[in-house]
Amino acid sequence: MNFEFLKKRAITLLCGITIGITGYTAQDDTIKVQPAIAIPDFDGYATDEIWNSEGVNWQPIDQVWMPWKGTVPTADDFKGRFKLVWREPENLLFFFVEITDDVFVDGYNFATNGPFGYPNYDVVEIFLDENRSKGPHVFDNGTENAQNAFSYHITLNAPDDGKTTSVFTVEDLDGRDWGNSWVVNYAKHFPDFVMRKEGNNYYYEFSLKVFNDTYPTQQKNGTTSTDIEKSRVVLAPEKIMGFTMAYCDNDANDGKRDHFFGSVPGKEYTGNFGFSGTQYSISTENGQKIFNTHWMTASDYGVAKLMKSGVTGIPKETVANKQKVKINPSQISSTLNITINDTATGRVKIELYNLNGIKMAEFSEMKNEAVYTGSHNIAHLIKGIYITRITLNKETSTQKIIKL
Ligand SMILES: [Ca+2]
Ligand SMILES: [Ca+2]
Ligand SMILES: [Ca+2]
Ligand SMILES: [Ca+2]
Repeated sequence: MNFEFLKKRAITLLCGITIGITGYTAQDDTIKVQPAIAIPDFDGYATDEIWNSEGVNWQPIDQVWMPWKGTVPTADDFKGRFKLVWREPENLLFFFVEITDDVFVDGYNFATNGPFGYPNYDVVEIFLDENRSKGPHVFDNGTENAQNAFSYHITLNAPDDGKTTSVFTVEDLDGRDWGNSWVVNYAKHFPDFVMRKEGNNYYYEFSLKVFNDTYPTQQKNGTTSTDIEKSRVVLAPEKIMGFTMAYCDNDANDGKRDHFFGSVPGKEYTGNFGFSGTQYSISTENGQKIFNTHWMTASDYGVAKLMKSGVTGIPKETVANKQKVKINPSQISSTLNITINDTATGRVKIELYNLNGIKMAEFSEMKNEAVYTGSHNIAHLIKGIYITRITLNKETSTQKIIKL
């Protein structure tokens, strides 16, 4: 087929482009992905303690990739940011993505839309290269491996205002070349997922499994004879991944993508970029200059590092809670003494987690009076730092103790 046609088709099909705007922050040079003490409620509200813990910071999606070197639009047209944490017990990444978009274009249907054309809707897109190998990831072609990195395009229909939805599909390309390519739905990689709409704000809260490049090529009908869990990565502290978050913004349902934003600046290449032996450089789409590397190669992805726990990754304790809930002593050899001074009554739940977020002990008692005192034996726990979560009704106090 004609190369120019293919190039245009490639760029139309995929969310792609690149560059940085001076004065805008982008994501951290290396996102320190904190281990979370608990899984969040998947409800589209960032009120969970894991989203409000030390070191869990918002990462902006504020780099304009399309049009290339374009100006930043007004905040009501687009604004985006996200948080990212991980957990060893479930072996998952957890995300909260907050998007403001004046017009949400939905209606993409994986079964009936082709299924090409997904970047022409409003799409949160995750680029993930789990071993940060870098390099091309579009097709299985020579040394190129389509699963070297994943570009997850999340498409869904927005719910009614104030409501949530958990119906979604996740598109990415697979195949050997443009003449033998198809789109697969990777929704199964997202075991928990909810999106909530509130006016022009869209809140995505979800978890993500991480797979490596031995992931089987998906057939045109989306099936594979290989167990995909065999290529599941075991997440561990110190792991470094290639990672970027992006958003395709379309504000009219006219089959054209208006903007593409990323959480890193990307990088401009002049001349021969060298993707599958062909040349990709600055091109034109819908009359505006465009350029992209992320959709073709993982070489310019941002960086995310899974952190060990410690002083960070632990929910911030409010002053009010500290006064209400007291643990003594803070260094304990056998008995954990807890006092709660609060008019509220009800069931008190006391959980102890190790620094990998694994629950090691749990106690439960009724609090019938304003002052509760409880003593619990933890002599059986091995020495080390533990996080205590003390919950009364919907309020939780989280504190650190040392087991001697
Ligand atoms: Ca939540
Ligand atoms: Ca917009
Ligand atoms: Ca890789
Ligand atoms: Ca839009």
